Amino acid sequence: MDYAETDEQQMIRELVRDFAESVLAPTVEHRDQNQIPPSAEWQEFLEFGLQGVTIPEQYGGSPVDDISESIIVEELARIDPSFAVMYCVHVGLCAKTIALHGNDAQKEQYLTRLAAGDVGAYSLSEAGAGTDAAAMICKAKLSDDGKHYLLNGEKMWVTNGAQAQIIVLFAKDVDHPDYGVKKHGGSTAFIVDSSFEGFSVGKKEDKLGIRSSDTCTLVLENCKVPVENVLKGVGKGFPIAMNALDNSRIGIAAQALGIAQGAYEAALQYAHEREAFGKPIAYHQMIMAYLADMATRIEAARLLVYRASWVKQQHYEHGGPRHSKEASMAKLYAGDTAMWVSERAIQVLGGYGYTKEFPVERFFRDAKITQIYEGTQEVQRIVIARALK
Ligand code: COS
Repeated sequence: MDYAETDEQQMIRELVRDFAESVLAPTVEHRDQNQIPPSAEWQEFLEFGLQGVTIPEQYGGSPVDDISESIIVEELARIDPSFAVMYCVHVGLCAKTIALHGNDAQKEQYLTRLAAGDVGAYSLSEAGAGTDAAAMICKAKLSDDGKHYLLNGEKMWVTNGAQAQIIVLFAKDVDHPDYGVKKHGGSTAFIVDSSFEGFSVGKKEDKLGIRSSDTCTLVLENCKVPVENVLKGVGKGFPIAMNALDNSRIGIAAQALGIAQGAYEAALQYAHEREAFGKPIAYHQMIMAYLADMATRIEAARLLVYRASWVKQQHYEHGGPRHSKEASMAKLYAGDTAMWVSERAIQVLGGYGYTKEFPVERFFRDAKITQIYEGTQEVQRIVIARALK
């Protein structure tokens, strides 16, 4: 067992850290306060080609190993968790899902665009179908000429919803034999281009955290999706959706890890600079205990995230079983760590931590979503418990 990072992983970490500190850090507070998506920053990021890490080279991608993918998300989130989730959804939920389940024509048409910088999204949730994803009611019906599916309904909580040009979106084919028979019967994955007729962006959410990441409702009114844009086959969508979440939960775990790391570093620095009772507070026993516990939990989260990434890669390469349990364990632990560490970080900074002068209040607000999206912590426990033998 080798815990050392490879030369390539170290290089990627340094590259992304440098980008995050020099490009994201100067604008992160302003974007957070004003809910401005990081579109300009995304354009600068494209020069590194890291938007294509889950896309094969033949479609313009630049693949890296799965631990490197997590390192990228972690380093982005250490400075800007909103940018990290934008990235995570683009490479994980959107590009990776098309790379895994798309046919050659779909990959040629859409992966090349995603590799070139078009933004990707993934749309499963609805007002009445969040945790209970199979309860979705968005409908798809084949047009009379058999050339298109007409999609109707509203999807919710879509990260990159307003920015994305390409969306992997789920709806139920009402004419599928399993529709109304099985709970997820008829569920189908479609590749939707935001320029398609009948597609529009609805309400933008005003959120507690990750405020620079856009989260929208998508409105489908007879949205015309060519039949060629069905991923894998009609009625085959639910396992695709679940598999995509197994992948992206590791990404969110990496985001949570980066949030915890960012909050911890701010607390550590402050504890060494701030003096009380004649010495830096970092040398007061109670603060020492907080810092030690923060550092320990972060390391434990890191091990779970990297291990889940490694298991994911082994399984894909060797056709092995699902990595659902490892992904959910990483997300569960890292999400709780982000929440706990960012709350303790505020405590270390005291009154200053409660203000916008320091980043810890933002990390605290950003951390909360990692216990909710990509499956709540309760869902992670369901997935883990079901996998126990
Ligand atoms: N990979 C591939 N296939 C999977 C899978 C996975 N990880 N998990 C389940 N499936 C398949 C099952 O094998 C089953 O297929 P068959 O009907 O062919 O047997 C089907 O999917 C239904 O599985 P299951 O019965 O387990 O589904 P449930 O309705 O019980 O759902 C949970 C289980 C709660 C785990 C699921 O709904 C879930 O993950 N919910 C959270 C969704 C979420 O994370 N949303 C967040 C944001 S996305 S915008």
